[in-house]
Amino acid sequence: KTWKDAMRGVHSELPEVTKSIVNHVQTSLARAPYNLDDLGAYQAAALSVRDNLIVNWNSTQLHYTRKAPKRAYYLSLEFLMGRTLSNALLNLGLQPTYSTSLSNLGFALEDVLVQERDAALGNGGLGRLAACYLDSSATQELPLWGYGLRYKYGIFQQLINEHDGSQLEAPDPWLEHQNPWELPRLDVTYEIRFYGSADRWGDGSGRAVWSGGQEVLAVAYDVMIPGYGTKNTNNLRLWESKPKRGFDLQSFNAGDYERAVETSNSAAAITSVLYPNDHTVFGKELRLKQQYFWTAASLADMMRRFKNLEKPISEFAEYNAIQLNDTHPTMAIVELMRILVDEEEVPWDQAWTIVTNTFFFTNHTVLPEALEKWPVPLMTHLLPRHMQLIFDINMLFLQSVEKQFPGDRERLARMSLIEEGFPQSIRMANLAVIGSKKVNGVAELHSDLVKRNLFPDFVEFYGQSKFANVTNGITPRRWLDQCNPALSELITTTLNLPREVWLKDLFKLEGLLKHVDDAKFQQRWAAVKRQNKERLSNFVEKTLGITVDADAMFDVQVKRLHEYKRQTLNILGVIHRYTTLKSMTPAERKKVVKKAVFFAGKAAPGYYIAKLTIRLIVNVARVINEDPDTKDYLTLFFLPDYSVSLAELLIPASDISQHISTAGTEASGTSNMKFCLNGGLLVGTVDGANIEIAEEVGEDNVFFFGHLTPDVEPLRYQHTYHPIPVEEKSPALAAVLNTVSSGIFGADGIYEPLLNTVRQGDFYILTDDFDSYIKALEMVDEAYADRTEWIKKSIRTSAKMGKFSSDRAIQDYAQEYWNIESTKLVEE
Ligand code: 26W
Repeated sequence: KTWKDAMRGVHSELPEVTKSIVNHVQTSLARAPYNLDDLGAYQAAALSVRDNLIVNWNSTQLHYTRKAPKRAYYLSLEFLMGRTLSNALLNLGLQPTYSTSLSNLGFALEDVLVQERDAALGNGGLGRLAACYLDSSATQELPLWGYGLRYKYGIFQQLINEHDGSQLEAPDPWLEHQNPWELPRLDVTYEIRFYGSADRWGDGSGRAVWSGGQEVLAVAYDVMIPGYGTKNTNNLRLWESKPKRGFDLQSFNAGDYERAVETSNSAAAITSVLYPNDHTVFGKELRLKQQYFWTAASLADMMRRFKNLEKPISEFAEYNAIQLNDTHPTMAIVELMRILVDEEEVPWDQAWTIVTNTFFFTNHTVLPEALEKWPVPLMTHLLPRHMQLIFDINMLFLQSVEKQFPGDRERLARMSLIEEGFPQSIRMANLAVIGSKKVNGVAELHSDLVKRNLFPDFVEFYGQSKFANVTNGITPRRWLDQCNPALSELITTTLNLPREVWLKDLFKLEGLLKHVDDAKFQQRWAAVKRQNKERLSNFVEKTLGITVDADAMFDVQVKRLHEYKRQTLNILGVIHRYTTLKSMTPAERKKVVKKAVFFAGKAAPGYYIAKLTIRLIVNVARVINEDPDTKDYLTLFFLPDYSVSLAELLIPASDISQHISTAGTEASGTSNMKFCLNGGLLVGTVDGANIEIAEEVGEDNVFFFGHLTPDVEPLRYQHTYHPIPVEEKSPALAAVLNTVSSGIFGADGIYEPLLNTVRQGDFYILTDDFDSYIKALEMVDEAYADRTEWIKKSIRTSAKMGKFSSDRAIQDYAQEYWNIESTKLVEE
């Protein structure tokens, strides 16, 4: 068919959409429709869908302005959005129409969708959570905006060195082809100051004037966030940095051309790249610049919007709630104080009341190396006025602590915003706590640890009620309907409910329980899983050139590489399985459950041990997959460049997934919820949201192992003061470590530094957990052998995931924290 034939369609909507696509091909892309490739078709379809979004987006923003409800703002340095086209089509209800239109034009929707590059402006859990929350707040018609940075380069691309199997990093130029999902708002700009000097008025008001230094321009780019099954379309505003003037004319005229462009380069550098570390902070000046640039631009923007309401400034907190996604945006607390005190001339105490009624703070990790601390000299140099404000806030705060706990010098030292040392540093978490109305963790256990281990003094000072829990959630739109259309279809027919209903009320999945024993339904459920496993197998074959047996049990661990997440435990377990298979007779092997193990995940570029773990996995895979004795029973894959899109392919295909962090270290985890929602069973430790998942699905449907949180500290202490050799604690593990040392996965002792983390300090207690881990995997094998029972477990798991919808989580924030209400867009 030619595009001209397609234009003569009969369906009333179709010619419209087809026309719009063809129109974009001819005008926006300036291409001819008859020799278009998939990429061109994607671009034209995206532009056409975007036209729909813009209309809804505009109406929504106008509606919010007219209604002037209280608004919430989600400040996050990371938004891990993934692809947009398929999500926009789903949320607009236009999937069938575009699918038909594209096919009339000679394109298959699924080939077109994969042309889109992921928007990967995040590292992992924290950034993807922000993306799920945007989806849920738009879907629930809540007046919420996201604020972030428009990085020119997102998370780096991961390549695997063919030669030695190690991770290589390449830039992620995601904006190379223009991005149809953003609207540049070149008219929405703010001037952001750095450096300079701050002069106090000295009149006892606490006010000061900040001047001089460097000014950088913040330019807004708006990303449209459609809700599902509603016209409400929210906004994610991302800031780009730009020099205030093109270049420094004075230097230019003096003939110093290099100097002339220097300042303009330094301005553009601020939003050039996402920092690729999570869970480790480095205290780099550019990172603090990013944080201030973003929070200052966002607050200026909120302030402008608030001023348009013509309400007294004292009512700021009645119209604005600001959620701090970890401590990264904590400077917003200080910046709002600066605006109120220095610019709005609000008396100090009144300003502090406004601030502490506006902000809410979520902590996402208890690992000490992730807690942000900025050196006082750096802050003084870069943001002199803010340093003064922090000292003043601290003095007044410590006075109030002294009043409640007179003479407790050590308590004051612990609670101070300033940590003594050379140099002194600012404890951003303490600042976030005292500047916020409420503080929360992201799963029950984690929120307990936040109170007990991170902020016990603050709990004593403020009382329990300031500290609470909101268990994380995931959007069932992307993480079920979009990534697993076959399962979504089966659920819809089985529940006998429109998918619009259960996708907005995930507790409805419980209706599957009464079909658990229905053999037909079980068969269909199993067939969907099988189909998803084949889809993954095809992908692996295409990308790695290795065939995967879709009959094997698919065992998946995908997440950022980190010692606390214990990918090392998993790979050592795989080696154990391999050597066990090797020691068997061919007849014995035939009785073993076939297994395909998948890993994926990026390591921070400077994280040596994590990178070495990747190298070990890749090289173990090379040996195992070639071994004629075992390769029919065990295969191993490291899939490069883990991303949201790769997750969408992997998650629906898993039989089991591993969430095996040392107890007490993983705040929540969110992929655990995604796997279970898609009917994959969980192998995990008693940690984070695993605990609540088990509470929902029942302990007999998960495979728990390992020591509990209270055991971990004493074990570490024992490792330090009464080290017991690995051979004594776990002969099986000792044997595996020796196998690696023997050099069959690479000689010259390259893995010794990794093995030594286990043999020596063993901070993440692999030796203490190894045997029970292997036991758990044996239980998995046993359970998997009974196919019917396994399918029932899978159905029961999926059916009980209602709690983990991000719709539930966002409702909790809206009601218990922000006090905002749904504001539905009404047609005029
Ligand atoms: C470099 C500074 C830094 C430090 C911490 C960057 C990013 C972080 C994040 C807080 C790390 C993170 O992503 N934490 C994860 O947050 C998820 C969402 O709440 C949880 O599900 C994960 O358990 C937690 O590790």
